[in-house]
Amino acid sequence: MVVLVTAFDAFGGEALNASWEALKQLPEEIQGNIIVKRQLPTVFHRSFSELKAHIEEHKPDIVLSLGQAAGRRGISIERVAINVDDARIPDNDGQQPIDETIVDNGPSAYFSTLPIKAMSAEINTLGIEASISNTAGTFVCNHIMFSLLHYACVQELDYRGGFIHIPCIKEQVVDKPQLPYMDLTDVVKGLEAAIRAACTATIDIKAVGGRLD
Ligand code: PCA
Repeated sequence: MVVLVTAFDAFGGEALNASWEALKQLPEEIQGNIIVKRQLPTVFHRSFSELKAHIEEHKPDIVLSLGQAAGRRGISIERVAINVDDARIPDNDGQQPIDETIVDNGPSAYFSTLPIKAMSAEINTLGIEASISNTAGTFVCNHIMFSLLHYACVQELDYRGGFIHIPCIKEQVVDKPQLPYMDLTDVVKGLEAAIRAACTATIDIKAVGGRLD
């Protein structure tokens, strides 16, 4: 299989983005599946025009986008993306949409088409913290997840797709001790496990993963 994995560039005045640092360290191949790695700009709409070009070029079986969620603990496997851009800060092109639809007259939301529970469980077997998240936020990460799932749907492409948020890594929190962080090596091992599960399981497992938040 061909797995197209993307991560974002640094945004919000930060020097780096943990998702890109992790993606750079992923192997080129996982259990015989080819990993194509690409960076996307943290910019509404332009991020997806770039991703669309990568999809056209590589014709992936799986499209997995990664992003950083400062303040979260553990790896978050996203369940759902909603049809709204509502930015708390400007993106890297200075745009700050408020309550705008991503796709006019599009559906309200899309669910990940990856086996999210199997991915989370596979990460947990390594003793690495991961869980299901029921919101990818309303910034560029939600935008890319919604866009990649909508594109597969309207173009009738048969790739499966989803999104993973990762927390900050150690060097990002030296002057912000209140923020949780993970070791980059654990993030990379966790992502490898998630991709393994995504390539293996087409039907998700039934496992408890519900939460109040
Ligand atoms: N995180 C942001 C956008 C880019 C990134 O890595 C988000 O969660 O929307």
